Amino acid sequence: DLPAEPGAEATARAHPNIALVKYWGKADTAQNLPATGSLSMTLDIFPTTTTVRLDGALPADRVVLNAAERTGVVADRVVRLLDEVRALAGSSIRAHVTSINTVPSAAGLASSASGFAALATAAASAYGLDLDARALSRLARRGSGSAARSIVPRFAVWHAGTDAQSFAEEVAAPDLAMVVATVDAREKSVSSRDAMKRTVLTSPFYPAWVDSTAQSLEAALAACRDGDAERLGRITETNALRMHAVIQSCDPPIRYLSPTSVALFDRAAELRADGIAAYATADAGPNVVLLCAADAAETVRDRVADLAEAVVARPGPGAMLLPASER
Ligand code: 2P0
Repeated sequence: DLPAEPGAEATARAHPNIALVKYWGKADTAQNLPATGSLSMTLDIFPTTTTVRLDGALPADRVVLNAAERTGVVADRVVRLLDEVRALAGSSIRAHVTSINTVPSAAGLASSASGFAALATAAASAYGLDLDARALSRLARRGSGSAARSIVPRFAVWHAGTDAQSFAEEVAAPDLAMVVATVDAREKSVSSRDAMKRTVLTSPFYPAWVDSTAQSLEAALAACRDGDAERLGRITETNALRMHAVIQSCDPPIRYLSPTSVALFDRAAELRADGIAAYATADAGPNVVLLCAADAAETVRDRVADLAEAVVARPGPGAMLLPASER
């Protein structure tokens, strides 16, 4: 590794990912280790681009997201990740972090995955660390769990286990696409982080969620190996509904799905009845993502357009450093 030079700068880009088998619950909050592994597709739309510039004159890190200076919880999470990078680099130099997130606020997709994947990639480079993809994935994980998967192109499996074991890596999968259906772009009422904590502490079903998700991940990876898109789709939809079931079983309960979300799950079933293999999933909010064969994506988009604004996403690139000419 090179010594961190004051004035060093790097820019990285990363995309959001949508899990087919979900991460919901931590085994360790300090190291951000998941209770189970998960499987996702990195999207080719809505990138986050982040620049980290070292500045020996700065008394503290500065965080600017979408042109607004951030303090408080958001900045604290960024500073914590920079502290990890500085510890690895043996540096105490502070940094300017500038990030542009292109997820239209109307899409309502979480940006923490693309955000922390881009931040980890840019910060490691700016501080002169030469990390491989596994080490970058582990670093991104510490910022936000799902960010471990946005380091990886196309389809990613993120392993549970110890700090050393818990990184994401690419896995071969059938030729799939997703349709992102935006039901409601408003800020969610309970953050993923808080809702996960409440699930672990209060849901009587949490142990069953952990056991069944570990089994679903094994079954999903077997479906990937077999190239069986429909089996993978069934596992995806079942796992999503199980996650929402365990979330609804908290005390006090949390419900992320709205009536329109449920209508979109019903629409997926109608599409299947018409011979189009579409399967629905949803994260910690009312938006629904439909998984389908790559060549059915436009049809699926058009068949849900009366319920929600819908866009096609295809398997996208992993996190990347951008040369100065492309910033
Ligand atoms: C997932 N989600 O697998 C699941 C499904 C949301 C629903 O990962 O606390 O923002 O930062 O590690 O990664 C969202 O949780 O949580 C998430 P932290 P994160 O995509």
